[in-house]
Amino acid sequence: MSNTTGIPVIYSDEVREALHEGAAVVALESNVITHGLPYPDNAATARKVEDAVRAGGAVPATICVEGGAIKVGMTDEDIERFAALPGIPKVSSRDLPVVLAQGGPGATTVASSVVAAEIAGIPWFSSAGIGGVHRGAQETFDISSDLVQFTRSKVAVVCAGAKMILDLGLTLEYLETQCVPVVAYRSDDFPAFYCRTSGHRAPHRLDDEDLIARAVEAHWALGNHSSFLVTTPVREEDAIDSGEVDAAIREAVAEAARDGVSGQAITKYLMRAVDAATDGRSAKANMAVLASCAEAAGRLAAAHALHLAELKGA
Ligand code: PSU
Ligand code: MN
Repeated sequence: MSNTTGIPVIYSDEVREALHEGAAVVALESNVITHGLPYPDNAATARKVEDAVRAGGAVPATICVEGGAIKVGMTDEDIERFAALPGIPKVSSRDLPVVLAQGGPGATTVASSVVAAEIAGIPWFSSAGIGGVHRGAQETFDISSDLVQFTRSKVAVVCAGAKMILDLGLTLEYLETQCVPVVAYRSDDFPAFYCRTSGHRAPHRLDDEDLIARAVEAHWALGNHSSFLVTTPVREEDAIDSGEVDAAIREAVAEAARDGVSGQAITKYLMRAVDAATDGRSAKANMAVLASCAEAAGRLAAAHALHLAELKGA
C-alpha cells in the first residue's frame, strides 16, 4: 500500500488486506494505553477495544509511531510493550513531525491518530472521550488540538462525547463554529464520556447506520475536508452519575491551578484525580465506554464500507 505523503506507514498484514478489499477498518489511538489507563488494565482494555471493533464487523488498527514510521495495526506484543513501558511520550498532531524525524516511539492522541488514519486511508476512528475546550479556557486558552484537527482531517470519529473534565457547552460551540457535524447515534443528548448526558442536546440524531454512512459521504462530497462526529453514550449499567463526579472535577481543576499543572499534562492529572475520588469506578466506566464506542464504530464502518461498495457497483 502506498500513500502520497512520503510519510512511511507500516501496516499490519490484516489491516493491509482489509483496506485492499475495501473491508471496514477502524483506527484507534495508543495514548489512551500509555497515558489514559494504568498498567495492566491498559493492555487488557486495548485488547478488549480491538475485540469490540471486530464484534461490530470491522478490523481494528491501533496506531502509534515507531522506527520513524506510522504504525497502523499494532501487534499484541506492541500493545503489551507500550502498556508496560513508562515514558513513551504523548504525541499530538504538532509533535508528530518531530517524533517521526527522531524515530519514536510515540503514543498517538485522538488528533494525531486521525492524521495517521487519513494518510493510511482509514475513514473511521474510535475513541471514548475526545479532547475539547477545557474549563477555564477563557483564561488558559487550553483547547485540545483534537478539536482543531477535526477541522482538517477527513475522518469519521465515533466517541461518547468529550471528557467530563471539560467545558462541554464550549466544546459544542467550538464544533459548531468550525462546521464539524455532530450526530448522536440512537440517542438524543451529547454524552459526557462516562456519563450518559452532558445536559446538552446533540444537534442531530440518526438511528440508522446506512443513513449515517450517507451523511458522512455527503459531508465530504460538499467539499469539507474535515471530520464528522458520531456520538454514542456509555451503557446505562456502566454509567456514572454526573452529579457524583462534578464536585471531584471542580476540586481537581482548582488543585491543578494551585499546583501549576497545565498544557499536555492536565488531562491525565484531572482524569486520575476523578478516578481517585470515585474509588476507581470512573476508570472502570472509562474502559467500558471505550469498548462500547469501538463496537458502534465497527458497525458504522461496516455500513459505510457496504455503502461505498454499492456506489462502486452502481
Ligand atoms: N488521558 C486520559 N484519557 C485520554 C487522554 C488522556 O486519561 O483519553 C487523551 C486522548 O488521547 C486525547 C488527549 O486525544 O488526551 C487530549 O489531550 P489534550 O487535552 O492535551 O489535547
Ligand atoms: Mn491542552
